Amino acid sequence: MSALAQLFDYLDGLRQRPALSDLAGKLEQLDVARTLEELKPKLKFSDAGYQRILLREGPQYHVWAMCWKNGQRSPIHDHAASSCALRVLRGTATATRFEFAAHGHVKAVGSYELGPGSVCATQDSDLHQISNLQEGTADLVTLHVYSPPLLRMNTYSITSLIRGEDVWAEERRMVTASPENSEMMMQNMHSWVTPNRLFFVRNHFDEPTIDLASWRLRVEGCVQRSRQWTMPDLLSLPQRSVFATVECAGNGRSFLTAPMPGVQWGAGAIGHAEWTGVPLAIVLEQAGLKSETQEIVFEGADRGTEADHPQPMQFARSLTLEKALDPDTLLVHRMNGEPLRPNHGFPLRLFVPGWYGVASVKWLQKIEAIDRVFEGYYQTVKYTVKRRTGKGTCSEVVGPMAVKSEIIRPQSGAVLGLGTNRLFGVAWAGEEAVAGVDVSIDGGRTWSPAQLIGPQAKYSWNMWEYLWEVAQPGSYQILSRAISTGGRIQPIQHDVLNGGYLIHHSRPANVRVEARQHIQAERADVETLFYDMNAYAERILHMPLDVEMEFSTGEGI
Ligand SMILES: Nc1nc2c(c(=O)[nH]1)N[C@H]1C(S)=C(S)[C@@H](COP(=O)(O)O)O[C@H]1N2
Ligand SMILES: [Mo]
Repeated sequence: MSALAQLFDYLDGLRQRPALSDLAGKLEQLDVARTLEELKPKLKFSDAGYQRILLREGPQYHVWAMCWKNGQRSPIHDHAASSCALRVLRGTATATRFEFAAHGHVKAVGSYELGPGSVCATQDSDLHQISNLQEGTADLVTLHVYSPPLLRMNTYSITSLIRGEDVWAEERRMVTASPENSEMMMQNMHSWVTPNRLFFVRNHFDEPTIDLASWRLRVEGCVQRSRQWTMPDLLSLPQRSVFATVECAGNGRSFLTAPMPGVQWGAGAIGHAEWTGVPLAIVLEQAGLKSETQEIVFEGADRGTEADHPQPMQFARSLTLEKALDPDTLLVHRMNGEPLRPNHGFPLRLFVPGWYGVASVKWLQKIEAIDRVFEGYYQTVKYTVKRRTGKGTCSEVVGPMAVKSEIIRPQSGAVLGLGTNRLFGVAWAGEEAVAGVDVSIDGGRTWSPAQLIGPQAKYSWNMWEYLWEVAQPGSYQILSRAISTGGRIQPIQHDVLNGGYLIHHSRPANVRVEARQHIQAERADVETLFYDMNAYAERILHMPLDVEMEFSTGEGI
């Protein structure tokens, strides 16, 4: 009989989450030597990091074996909403416990050794780290039971306040460290809403440090009533939430065949979040725009120089009156329900749905109504594209996002099997909705419609899938193309007039199909269904917005 049979029987019989002491008790009863002997063929070690091997799962539990080479550690983590009991099968583990210090930093509060055979149990929000810190080169093998199944865990860092939401998620990829420009690794996309921890960061200058108590938002220029707003002032106004996808205008730059200067983004300078704040129109209404107002300028608290602009300048951008007064253009203080993180513009940013990220000025400190067209650096020197005119080209400021799609899985280089392979991706079209996505598996010769899946909302990306029946082994070039409700079609080639911006042509995933049966749908996609951020997002999506806006006539707009 299997050494683990009794444990598995007990777990299969569970109808609800057991007491932590029961889980620990069951592990205590295991015969360690026999269990280890039985698991031997399944254990694997890697230099890349500790290995997790799922041994068995049921509605109420997961059982994992974990293999740790000498010196390997887990992240500092908790188990979100699961209990965990652990038994050391081979070697000695070091468990380190952490606590939250002031302001949410984590600090170690103690560590202890778990010798061969010892059992340890932790619950939900207990912060800890497991490490193999043994002498010499000794391996460590541990057995873990989670109930309910561990679909999510939070990870923490001792060096930053960044908090993880997702066990599959890795860190953002740093493209440049200072100032920070970091992107999501798209293969880690498992949810409609992008967890804040994975959400790309695009900074032109060093992040400003802002003291909320002394922070003010100045509203001035061509207005009847200049005013300084505190955060409590702004929070007393009607609030509104908008789900929206935002992409950096330079996203995908590293894929250009003719290299362009600027941050060398992969595919991940994009994310989708719920943005909450005060409609800008309400603040402008209170200020009373004078009739000569042409544009509204937004200034961030960050400041610095560019190679071709040695004079220090603030980051600033303008909006046309039409977009500024759109009820969906918000002064945002929350992202996915959480106060803005410092790198996303704490305490307040502008958010312009449907437009490239550059419009959404972070660390907002000043709003100025002006009676002319703004000619700031980030809309004359940078963030412009060329457009054909009757007699040549003219320059155009980057505004609404183009129509685009991405293949998330499989990634280029994947090796697949015969049978039904699931292609999964996203598509977006800025201020328009996505009407459809087509897929080609022959490098763009023929196209078939993909299925739009998941929630749909005005400015949000759409997830899509395509079940690809493959009968022939070989090499395939997969392409996707999105079509907007306004009839715009994602192009196959980059438009050179766009320079290093608006890189929205279809990017192929090159895959190889081997002469073996495909195994099963990727597990991670199945788990998408369980990811609670989605449930949260869906709930909010169907809630009525809490704001009715009326504008006075006469004085001001
Ligand atoms: N003050 C300020 N706002 C800014 C920027 C900046 O460097 N400074 N970068 C812009 C650009 S180019 C983008 S793509 C978005 C990125 O927002 P995120 O870092 O929150 O993802 O912020 C925009 N707002
Ligand atoms: Mo950007």
